[in-house]
Amino acid sequence: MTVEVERKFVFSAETLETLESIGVCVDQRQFHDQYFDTPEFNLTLRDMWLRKRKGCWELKCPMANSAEEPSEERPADAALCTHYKEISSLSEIYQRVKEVIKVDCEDREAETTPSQEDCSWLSKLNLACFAEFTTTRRSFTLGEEGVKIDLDQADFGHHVGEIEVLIPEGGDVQLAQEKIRNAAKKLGVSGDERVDGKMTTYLKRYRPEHYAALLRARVL
Ligand code: V4E
Repeated sequence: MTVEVERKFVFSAETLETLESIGVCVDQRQFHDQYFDTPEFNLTLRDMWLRKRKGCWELKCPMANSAEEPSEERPADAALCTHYKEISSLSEIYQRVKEVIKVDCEDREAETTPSQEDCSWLSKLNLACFAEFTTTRRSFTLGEEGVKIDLDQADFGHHVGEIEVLIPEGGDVQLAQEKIRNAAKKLGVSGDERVDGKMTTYLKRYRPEHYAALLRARVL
């Protein structure tokens, strides 16, 4: 299991110019994401994000009881970084989602073995797609080990940059944040406001009730 430490940023033509001059473009691709939840938002109200991307299932979960330093000892911009566990094993995803949703599906449990092809587990857990969009992503490196910069353009008109470091579970989150801070400096990324990601913008525009529920629960 990996942990993704990430800071989003607003990018401009200038950021792109800087990236193209000091970084290396390592990838350009397109992918379609579908996000799933129950009608009561059981997953996202717990900040859990279930999605299908390029035929593979992924679940992003917040770190349980992450031992953060008291806020006055943390660099101010650490608050701009998020860190989530990324689970990509379908059987583990199914177990976790089932625990959260607590659907009474005991009768059917024995016969439910989720597979990439058979999506009947979704309806058994009352899960439906609430958001889908296609992203065009350009990825860059800056020479700093393990740091990737993604420039995302979503098909509904939102663009956002992300500085990302992947670490193993139990790895050094603060070191990852330090690397992100250095990369942000090199790129001239400043500002102390959280930047809306693709999903936040999507929910605001197309799922206002869902968005309001997540705001009330302080998930977003
Ligand atoms: C974790 C999360 C969501 C799921 C989508 O995650 P995100 O990293 O924004 O998407 P993407 O396409 O860049 O995934 P990647 O390719 O990097 O795996 S939607 C909302 N969240 C929580 C969240 C938050 N509360 N605040 C911020 C700034 N970002 C994400």
